[in-house]
Amino acid sequence: MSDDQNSPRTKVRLKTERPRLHKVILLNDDYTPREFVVMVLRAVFSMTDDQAYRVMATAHQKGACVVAVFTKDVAESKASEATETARAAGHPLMFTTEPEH
Ligand code: TYC
Repeated sequence: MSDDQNSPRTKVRLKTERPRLHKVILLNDDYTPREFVVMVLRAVFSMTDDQAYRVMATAHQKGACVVAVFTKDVAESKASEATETARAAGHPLMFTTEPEH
């Protein structure tokens, strides 16, 4: 007789793990107007004018800036929406995502 009934292959997970979060990263470029970057950050990431300006200025000076962290799906859809908004307006602005840790 097979031992299938006595040897379940599915392990019980004792701990509930939190889903890994993903960072949305704003990349600098030489062409997108600063005010457009601020507008996209406000529209897609619900930032205040102050928050958006600081994130834009950091990306401008350092080359990139973490915008926020979300679950993988939300991070990817917000990065796409922000990048597509820029593309539709003819700007090369880019948002990427990467796992946290
Ligand atoms: N560097 C751009 C300029 O000088 C402004 C800019 C800032 C673009 C941040 C992208 O992520 C960015 N017009």
